[in-house]
Amino acid sequence: MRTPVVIIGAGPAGLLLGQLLSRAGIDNILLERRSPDHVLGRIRAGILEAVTVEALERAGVAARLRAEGLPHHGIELSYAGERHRIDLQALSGRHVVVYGQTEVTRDLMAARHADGTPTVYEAEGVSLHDCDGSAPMVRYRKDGVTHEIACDYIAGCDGYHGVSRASVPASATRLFERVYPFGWLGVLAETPPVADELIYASHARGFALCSMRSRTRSRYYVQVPSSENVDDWSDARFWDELRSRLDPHAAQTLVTGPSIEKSIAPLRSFVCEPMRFGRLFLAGDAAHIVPPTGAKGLNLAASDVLYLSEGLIAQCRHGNASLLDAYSERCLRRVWKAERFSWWMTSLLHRFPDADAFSARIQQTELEYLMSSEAACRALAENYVGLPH
Ligand code: RFL
Ligand code: PHB
Repeated sequence: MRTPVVIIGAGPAGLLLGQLLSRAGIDNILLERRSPDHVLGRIRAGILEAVTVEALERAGVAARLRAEGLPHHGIELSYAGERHRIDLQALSGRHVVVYGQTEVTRDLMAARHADGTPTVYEAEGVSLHDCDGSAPMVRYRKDGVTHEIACDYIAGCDGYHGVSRASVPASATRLFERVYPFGWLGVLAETPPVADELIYASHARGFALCSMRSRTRSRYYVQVPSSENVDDWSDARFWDELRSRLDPHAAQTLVTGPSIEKSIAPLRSFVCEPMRFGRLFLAGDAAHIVPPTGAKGLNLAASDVLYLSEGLIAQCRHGNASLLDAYSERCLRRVWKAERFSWWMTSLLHRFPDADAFSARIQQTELEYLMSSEAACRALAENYVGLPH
């Protein structure tokens, strides 16, 4: 078998890249370790930046997003029992859209299936060969049979734990990492959201976030220590803890119900430089991780593959390597800005177990400054809605 581009991983990065390439007439084969149902069962991000919406439009998969996505023009910060609205639209001229990663993935999978673009789900033992040579090859097993695909380029879109980054020799990359001493316990529930906009709450008991997937489906998170076990969290315990971290009005109006999904996600900042090794290009979580406080993970994955599609199209259609050569540098400029913002939001809103009295006062002062300064709110808004490409 031979194809110009092999894509590893059917998350948003891999599926969106496949769609952008297919629409430009570039054949690609996508290999995914899991089943489609497993991929769609993972509850993750929920906020799309305007540039992500534009990328999905360019890929021809934005019809349902346009009909069902909820435009949000502001967010609220909750601190010391009070809520402070940040008017994203007024401060930045742009807004974000609430539309779950699961739905983005579903739309992309449906488009790929309708086009008949080759996709191998439950591909086992994927391995990458000769990435830094002139004839890369990907090997995998399906139903006990080994297959090989010769290609020109490999897109490593297989997430943080994938095989792509692991295939690059350690001496060829530089890794930057920060692991936070806490995670997010998340609950999805078929209940109306507590407010019209997202509430990011800083509280003495820890951070909490009130988000949503629709007008009838809520997504809530509370900060928990890294050592916490999800089995120790009954629904009742979760709702009590969330309520205790909200302002009095939100606490009173919170509608609770049985959880549909409950899980703990660790928080990490991570960047792999460069994002290219020969003919292998890393994109999305395979190359970088942000803590979810800035709602940037999915959006960064989309902006990476936008750059990668431009590079691959220029190379495969016009023999022009300049955009592909600039891929890593273009991505990393945007990635580091999102890393900074996500780290800053995380530092601002969470309780750090080892924080001394000085750090606690600085954090408190930073929040008070934000609540009283339009300039500070504008800086937050500009980053939250997404920096331009
Ligand atoms: P994904 O979505 O992880 O997709 C990677 C895909 O590659 C497959 N794969 C392999 N396939 C073949 N062979 C192998 N050896 C493979 N190894 C892995 C996987 O099965 C998977 O289908 O990465 P992608 O496409 O880069 O997309 C990135 C986003 O998913 C990610 O940035 C965000 O979801 C991050 N994230 C969140 N971001 C937010 O903005 N808000 C959130 O609330 C939020 N919650 C989360 C998250 C990430 C989580 N992870 C990674 C554990 C919650 C969790 C639990
Ligand atoms: C979510 O809805 O899952 C969500 C929203 C905003 C974030 C993180 C997660 O910052």
